[in-house]
Amino acid sequence: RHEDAWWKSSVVYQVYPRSFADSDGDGVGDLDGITAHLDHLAGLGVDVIWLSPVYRSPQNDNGYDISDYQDIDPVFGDLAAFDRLLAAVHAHGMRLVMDLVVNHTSDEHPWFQESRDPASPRRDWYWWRRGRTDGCREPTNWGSFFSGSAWAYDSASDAYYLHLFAPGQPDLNWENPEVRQAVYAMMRWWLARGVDGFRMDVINLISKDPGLPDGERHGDRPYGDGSPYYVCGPRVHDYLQEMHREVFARHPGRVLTVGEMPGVTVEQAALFTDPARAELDMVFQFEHVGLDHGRDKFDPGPLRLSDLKNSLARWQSGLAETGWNSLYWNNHDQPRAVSRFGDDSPAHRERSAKALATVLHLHRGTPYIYQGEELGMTNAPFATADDFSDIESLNHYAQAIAGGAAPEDVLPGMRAMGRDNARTPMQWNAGANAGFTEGVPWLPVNPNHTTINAESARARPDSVYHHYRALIELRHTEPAVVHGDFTMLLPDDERIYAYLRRYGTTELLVLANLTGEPAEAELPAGWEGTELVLGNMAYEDSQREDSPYSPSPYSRSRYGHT
Ligand code: ISL
Repeated sequence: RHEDAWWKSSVVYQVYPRSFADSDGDGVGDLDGITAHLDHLAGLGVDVIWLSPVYRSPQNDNGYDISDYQDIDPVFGDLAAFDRLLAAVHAHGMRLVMDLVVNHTSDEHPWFQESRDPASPRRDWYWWRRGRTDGCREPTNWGSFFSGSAWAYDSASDAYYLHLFAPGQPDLNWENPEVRQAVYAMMRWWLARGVDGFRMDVINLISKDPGLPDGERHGDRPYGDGSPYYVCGPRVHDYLQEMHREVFARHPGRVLTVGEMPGVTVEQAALFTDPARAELDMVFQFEHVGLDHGRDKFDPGPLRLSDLKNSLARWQSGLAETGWNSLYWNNHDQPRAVSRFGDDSPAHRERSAKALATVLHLHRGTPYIYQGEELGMTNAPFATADDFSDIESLNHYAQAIAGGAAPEDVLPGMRAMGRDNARTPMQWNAGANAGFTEGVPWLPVNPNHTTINAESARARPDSVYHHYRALIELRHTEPAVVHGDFTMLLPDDERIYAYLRRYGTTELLVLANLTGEPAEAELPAGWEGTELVLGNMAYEDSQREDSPYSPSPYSRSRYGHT
């Protein structure tokens, strides 16, 4: 029975292996490092671990460029280390979900290397096109997600290949049934090895309009917008239904599938996650993490709380009858949640992180925690362009500087939005390199690890860590958190995030002041005197305000119970 799907009452924790824990002193996190730290995750109570890519890879995009889908990159360990990790995860009663990156491979993958020869039977496994002669030489005017054209020239055959991401990430041609069967076989191989599901990288980009039309040009932008021809393209539902038949139908009820989908609408998400259509369990949508984008992600503006509530409420209602939401504030591609949506100043950081956690976890859907979020880890202090490592940020910087911009105008956007913020090493303790490595970390640890770290958080009952633990426990014990319906309250209030969940005779009120000032709000009658199930400050402190509906700054993620 689908109502009982195990992943509805689960909480998923994302591990970014490169930055989690280094067991061998080379400065890069690895599989044995994760295995050695499973107590931290079991103690938190999470049900599932999602592992960002650990496959063999030249690491141009930190593993999202795979050169062998059925081997482990030596920087992370080997297949034996993987099997040890998987066994240990299962022994702790948790499950392990792999990252599946099949919109593209690395240009070092043997499939692509063979495909470079026009006579090869693999030529058609990628998108090869001749250059144009009418001015623009690239086959289409599409830009890549990582700056520059989406086409790279290969002199070996005087032709271009499509790469929606970096040139080292050529797009697979899913129109070719052999490509699809090769992917499904690889997925079956991992499931046979014992993994419990897949997080599918940009899976809504796998179907391209084979006509490859030029995109519309907006303003003075250098490239056309090709997204109408590859975001949720013409055959994406066919492909996912085929994948389900070929892979997941063999393991009924066992596997979790979540599709990462930039640009997906709630209407499309309802189709992707409708159990009757047998495609995916849930998707990662991007609407709420795009609300503060300006001209692009590196041009951030202020976020209005009413816009955030409006967006998330639409996703709650849009997937209420069919489908299921995934819930996240951040991941390895996004800035740290407390720095972006909250207040990471010493005065408010912990309360703010707890308030955000409460608001997210008590929505209807499956919550995802990104490593370090449970400690309230913050964005990092990047001074110059040299401090950044990520290909997206570095390409953006190079392009902006080449276009005549001054570094001081480009750097603020990178500091606020750059993906490296999420990728500084996990902060285990206050010691050297935060206990992440005995060597030199591949990306410097955040200096605030002396106060923000797992060891101190686990020792303090009122820490962000223990608040996450309590939220997870609540999900496991209170069915209303999993199954209750959702009603947004105070949609226009710019300070308070409030909603109701109802399930049978249980009613839950979630109330959070998301500002640094006291705030008052009118709420439905009948909530005074109800049980405070979980708050983010001591109960006595929460009573100091005049009214129960006047929560202190970042305070009362009040949560009542009738
Ligand atoms: O990071 C982003 C936010 O600006 C996106 O452009 C991001 O690249 C997009 O969400 C897709 O992300 C996924 O695929 C990329 C990889 O770099 C990301 O780490 C991955 O999560 C290409 O594989």
